[in-house]
Amino acid sequence: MAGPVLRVILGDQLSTRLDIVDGADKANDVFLLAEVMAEASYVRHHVKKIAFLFSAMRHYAQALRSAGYTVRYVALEDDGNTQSLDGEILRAVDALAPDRVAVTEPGEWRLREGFEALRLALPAPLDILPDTRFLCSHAEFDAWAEDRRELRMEFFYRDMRRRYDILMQPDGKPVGGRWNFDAENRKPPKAGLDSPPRLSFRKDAITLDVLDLVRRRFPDGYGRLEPFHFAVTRRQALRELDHFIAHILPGFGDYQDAMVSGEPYLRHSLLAAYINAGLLYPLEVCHRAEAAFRDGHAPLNAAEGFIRQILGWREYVRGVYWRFMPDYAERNALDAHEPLPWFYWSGETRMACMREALSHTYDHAYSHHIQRLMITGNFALLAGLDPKAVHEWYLAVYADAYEWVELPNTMGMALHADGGLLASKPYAASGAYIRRMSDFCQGCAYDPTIAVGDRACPFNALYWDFMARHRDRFSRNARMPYVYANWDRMGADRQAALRDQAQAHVVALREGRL
Ligand code: FAD
Ligand code: DLZ
Ligand code: SF4
Repeated sequence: MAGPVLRVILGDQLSTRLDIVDGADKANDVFLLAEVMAEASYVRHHVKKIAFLFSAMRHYAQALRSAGYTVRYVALEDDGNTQSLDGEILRAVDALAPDRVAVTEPGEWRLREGFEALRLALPAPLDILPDTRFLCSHAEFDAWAEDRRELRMEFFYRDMRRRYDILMQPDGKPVGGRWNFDAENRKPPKAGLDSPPRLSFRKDAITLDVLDLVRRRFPDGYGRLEPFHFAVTRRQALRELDHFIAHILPGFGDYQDAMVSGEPYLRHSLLAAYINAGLLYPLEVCHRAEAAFRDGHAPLNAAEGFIRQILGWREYVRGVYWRFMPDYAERNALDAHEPLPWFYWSGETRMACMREALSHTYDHAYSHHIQRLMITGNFALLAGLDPKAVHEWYLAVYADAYEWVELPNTMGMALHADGGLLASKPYAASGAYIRRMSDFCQGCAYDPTIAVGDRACPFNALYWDFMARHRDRFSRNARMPYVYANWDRMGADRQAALRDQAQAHVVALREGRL
């Protein structure tokens, strides 16, 4: 009889519709899942993220066992745990003498490299299987990107709509006659805009054990551990999806960019953590949103906007990541070197908008896209924070963060550190944008209408200084002519005052006074 295949499942691969599970021999093969410090501490993960993954891993192992599979589950405090994935694979190989070892390709470059090195040390062959949860393979993305001068998400997305026949008419045109309804999706918050009620899942014995473990083993970890409401099984994640489709999706488009104090979620889905960990499949989520539109339950601007994030952005950033790594992580096109200010961790700053986004992050391991992009990301861009330090922060603090998706969003979308590969223009904005799209400024020590002086909103002078610093690069950008026309109209005195003010903000930042 053939020996077993050792089937390794990583913490963000908790799906059953994967070749690694489909091809398993129940009588013979063994699945390996391992909680290890190397993964739990390679960045300073939010404690909710660690608890979510450990609990979801334990529930997944339980589901595999109930389905008749053999599982070797190594808990963080088990005797002999080597605390690294390599170490646990080698230990399992020693104990089980498998004929082969199989793993689904990991989501991060460092692990992919690690597995290539491990291959040489293993006495059995290692098969790295494709991750078929994604809707565009590496080869398909490369074929799409190959002869293009510029990689633009919008064109990638149109191809994906055609390929998966999502929101398409029988004549091959997009439903509604347009690919994109974003013009209807940028409404400022109306008075009283709040988050509809969200699900909160009962904590079972597994989750309670994990919370206790995380409390004990990560006492200095970042973030608030409880209350802990996350779904930790596929069944619960499907309930979260049902809830989103039924009650929240219809309003997704209109207020997608709005921000409100004390309301971290608004009309966002909160599904990224579940999709990325494997509890939900991206295609099923898109199909549910399309069905909601076709049933007349959700308007087209909501369904299309939502689907674009998953079928478009999510697949596109993954394609960019794998096509340009490892060089992508080293980019710093805007030559930004300011260290990450401590308030990104502590939340202690006089800027109300930053305080708000940072407190959502600390409390929930979540803040919605516009807060990530236009508050914490925008500040990092304007202040010239070091891209690597900012990247490590984003990778740590969100429950949905894995490098394949976080890095292009940070380096490319938020910081323009890739020189415009991912986004054609920088997402830079002054206090006026934040004032229009949120209610944050009402509780701020600064005034968004002032650019110079004691109460000047830091986003204002930093914005102009950023544009002036990078004039050579951005004045050639066809999407930004109005910026430099406005700057030139100001006159030398005003320009000098703004640049001095920006310097004063940087000094205040370094001295912890901002
Ligand atoms: P919704 O707003 O409800 O969007 C629906 C879904 O679309 C999300 O669940 C997600 O799967 C997908 N999606 C939306 N925007 C993007 C995007 N730009 N890239 C990829 N997928 C997208 N997303 C992550 O999943 N992990 C990260 O680590 C991450 N880091 C980010 C860092 C920065 C600086 C920025 C600007 C964005 C980042 N994003 C990341 C993208 C986006 O902000 C999150 O996917 C989203 O906020 C998750 O919340 P949600 O599930 O409520 O999303
Ligand atoms: C994020 C994470 C954490 C916190 N812990 C583990 C773990 O103990 N074991 C594991 O297999 N995976 C963990 N992960 C997820 C991995 O870091 C993830 O698979 C890689 O980052 C690739 O995306
Ligand atoms: Fe943020 Fe400026 Fe508004 Fe304060 S005034 S909340 S710093 S945009």
